[in-house]
Amino acid sequence: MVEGRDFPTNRGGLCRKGWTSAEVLTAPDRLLMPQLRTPDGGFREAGWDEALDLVAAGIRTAQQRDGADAVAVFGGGGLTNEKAYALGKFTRVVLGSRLIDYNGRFCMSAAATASNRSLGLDRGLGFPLADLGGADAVLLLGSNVAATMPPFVQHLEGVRSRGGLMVLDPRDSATAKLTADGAGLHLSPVPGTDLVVLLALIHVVLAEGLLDADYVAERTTGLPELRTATAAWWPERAEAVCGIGAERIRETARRLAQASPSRGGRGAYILTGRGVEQSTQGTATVTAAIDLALLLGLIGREGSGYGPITGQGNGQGGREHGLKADQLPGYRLISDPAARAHVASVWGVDPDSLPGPGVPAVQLLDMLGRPGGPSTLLVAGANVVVSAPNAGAVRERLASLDLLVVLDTVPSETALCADVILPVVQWAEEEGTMTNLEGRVIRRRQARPAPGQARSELWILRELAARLGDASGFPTDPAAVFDELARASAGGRADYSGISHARLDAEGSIQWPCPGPEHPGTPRVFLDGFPTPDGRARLIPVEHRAPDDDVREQAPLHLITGRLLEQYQSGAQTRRVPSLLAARPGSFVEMHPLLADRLGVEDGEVVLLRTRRGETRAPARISEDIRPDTVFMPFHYAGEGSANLLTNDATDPLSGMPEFKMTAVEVLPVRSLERSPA
Ligand SMILES: Nc1nc2c(c(=O)[nH]1)N[C@H]1C(S)=C(S)[C@@H](COP(=O)(O)OP(=O)(O)OC[C@H]3O[C@@H](n4cnc5c(=O)[nH]c(N)nc54)[C@H](O)[C@@H]3O)O[C@H]1N2
Ligand SMILES: Nc1nc2c(c(=O)[nH]1)N[C@H]1C(S)=C(S)[C@@H](COP(=O)(O)OP(=O)(O)OC[C@H]3O[C@@H](n4cnc5c(=O)[nH]c(N)nc54)[C@H](O)[C@@H]3O)O[C@H]1N2
Ligand SMILES: [Mo]
Repeated sequence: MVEGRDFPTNRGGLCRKGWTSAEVLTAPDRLLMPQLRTPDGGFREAGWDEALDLVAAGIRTAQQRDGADAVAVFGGGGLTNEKAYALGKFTRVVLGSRLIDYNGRFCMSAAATASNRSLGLDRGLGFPLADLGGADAVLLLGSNVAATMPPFVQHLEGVRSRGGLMVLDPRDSATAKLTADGAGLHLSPVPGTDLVVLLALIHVVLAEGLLDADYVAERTTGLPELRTATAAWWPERAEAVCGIGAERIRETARRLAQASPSRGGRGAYILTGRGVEQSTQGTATVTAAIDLALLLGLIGREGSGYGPITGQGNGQGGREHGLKADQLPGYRLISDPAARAHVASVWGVDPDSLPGPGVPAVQLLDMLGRPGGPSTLLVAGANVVVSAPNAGAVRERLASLDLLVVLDTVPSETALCADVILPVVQWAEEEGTMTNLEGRVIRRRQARPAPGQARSELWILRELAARLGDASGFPTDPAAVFDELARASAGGRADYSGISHARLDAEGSIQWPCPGPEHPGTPRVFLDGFPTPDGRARLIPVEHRAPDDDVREQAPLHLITGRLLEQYQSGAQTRRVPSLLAARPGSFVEMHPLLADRLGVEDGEVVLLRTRRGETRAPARISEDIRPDTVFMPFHYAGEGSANLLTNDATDPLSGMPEFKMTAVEVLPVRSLERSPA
């Protein structure tokens, strides 16, 4: 059995026990050969030449008929920097398509958008994790690190012992429980109202004069507008919306302020997780969290800060190097003429030949197979039929494609929808780099040979490029790909130009920006100013709207979704590890005993969940660790009980983030349905 404490989660980063368990690499159905769809709906094994010829022919046919955007690409935040870079370049240069995006859109996009807008830069955490240990207060907003990043918890020991840990979560999560042993605070909001909590915290800071006035005057702009926008969010009014007592809101604001260096405190951090970010108001919510941190003088000061807690092993590097619809390597904007000129020169192409920005992941998936939309899709590193919102509709879109090609290590649920499955190598089988949540570039090393005929994406992309015209821009040596990536990033926001595999091997990890071979890297950003035109951070006023799909008579409960310690993401990998599957064999719906009583449901009894997007069944798990007006489902499972059959695919207008964390749902005992006449 897996020991909870030893189950690491950030595969690219902090803790490797368990996740590097050989069982993930040696799944009994690990893909060893390319697979082609047969007329009877099954698959047959094929050689690489046959499979790649078929893919290249499909791409050519689609593009000759409908133009470059007939082919789309969907990447993943688990790919190394080198693979992500090559996939972005392949899409823009070989396919000439604007349609690329990745599962990181579901993950960090709201925090990235807000950080760029308010601070001029998104580097995940702008400071080393180890800095957290010294703080007097840490406010964790919708993050369950005790389950999703166990090694992180050690950095909270100091603040816990000083009674300064505060957690905002509608569940009494493993992380919320960490507040119980000291004087910490667990705030349990009505799902979808986090922004109201933050607006009220800002209101209290301003109303009680708790702000760091010198810092705000010297380092920010926008205070008058923020004051106006939050004037009406006094704590009693917020309480009526978010359900958190007005006095607890005041207490939270005061504790943060006391911890601020301007009041002689040791420092404070405000950290966001997916619980507050995966919302149609995700960018606004993170913006308010940054506003609060700026008012208290916490950003760009050693010992304090704001940051989102990163998800996938290389979610950070994926967006820095070109998997995002609107970005070129080096965190450059694809719509910026200077950025296009620079990257085109590294790629040896005419800047005008590069496509413009594509569309975010949810919109991309929705376009598939529709008139005017792409008819061919390449997926590398995502299992969208389990992990995307409104997944039933996604499955239909995939089925409507002329050609679906999935690159994976195992026959994931998405791979099983494909026409062609290409087997790839993964972490312990390849060389490369990942960028962790602190912007730290880390070497990944090959420890095992590739199984069967599995190949790296670098090789697959070169072979496809050769069949589609010219393979010269696609080296397969990861160190060479990194060197090109470094040149492409030079002068960009995420400047890696001083980093190389050789240097990482000699010196260990390096935090970007690192603009030259002598440059030591940058552990802490913003110390000397913000990379905005005036060098100041922006206080930005934001407004609360309700979630897109709010509770109503026919759907009176809040459905929230999230993670379990023992399963990872869509479960494609961890459901194949017997010990992990045994620990968490299937989906369930967590509900409070009061709600279970009202519904007449017993522990373990199967219930039907119904939303505007779909319905599914799962056993009830009765627990006092959740609000009585809310139910929780993990999203790691496919088929019956799959949470994303229920979730809403409405997105945040600024970031494209879907609303995974709040769907209005009706819950019915299946027994009662079976009794009622048909
Ligand atoms: N074991 C494990 N570890 C993982 C992963 C995994 O799948 N399994 N995935 C990795 C990845 S890619 C990511 S992105 C991170 C995610 O890490 P987290 O952000 O910690 O993960 P989640 O469980 O999605 O959400 C965190 C918390 O948000 C709460 N929440 C739900 N709705 C709301 C709401 O409306 N408001 C507030 N305030 N909270 C809400 C949930 O109850 C949950 O406890 O984890 C990484 N680590
Ligand atoms: N309801 C709900 N849905 C969510 C979330 C939520 O909180 N609630 N969270 C969202 C978040 S934050 C995330 S990050 C997504 C993640 O969701 P997914 O995109 O489904 O993530 P994984 O399950 O990690 O899928 C990665 C796939 O890539 C394969 N793979 C592994 N290594 C490699 C490689 O090197 N190359 C290739 N080509 N394939 C590889 C794996 O076998 C797996 O099939 O889910 C999102 N969906
Ligand atoms: Mo994520």
